Amino acid sequence: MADCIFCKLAHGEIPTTFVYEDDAVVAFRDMHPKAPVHVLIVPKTHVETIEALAAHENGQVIWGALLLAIPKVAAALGVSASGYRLINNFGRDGGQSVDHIHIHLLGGRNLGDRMV
Ligand code: DGP
Repeated sequence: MADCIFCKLAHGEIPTTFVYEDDAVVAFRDMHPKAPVHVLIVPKTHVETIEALAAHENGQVIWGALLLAIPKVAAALGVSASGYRLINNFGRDGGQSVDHIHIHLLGGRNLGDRMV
């Protein structure tokens, strides 16, 4: 999508370093990291919301590709053994600020047990 920042990053229109890439997914470091490791796992396909994903003809494939990328991203970042947290922000109250679905992966320190 023309003015989507994550589309531009995922498709190389804005240079960034991918910590992981496959046919369907990229991962890059969050510009406002909340932990020593904080990356965004992003589908190359533009899908704005989880509702749009559920209605998308390839929604299962897109979501599956995101989920299956998680252990590969964790391994690339060296946090498979130490552990990590995944966060999804959906919609206004969920804190979604970029309308292109993504998964946050955070680690590199003990993140404690607070959910919010
Ligand atoms: P969310 O609130 O779940 O929509 O998170 C969006 C995240 O994306 C937020 O933590 C900041 C990050 N972000 C926004 N724009 C850019 C960018 O241009 N580059 C990078 N690396 N991260 C970005």
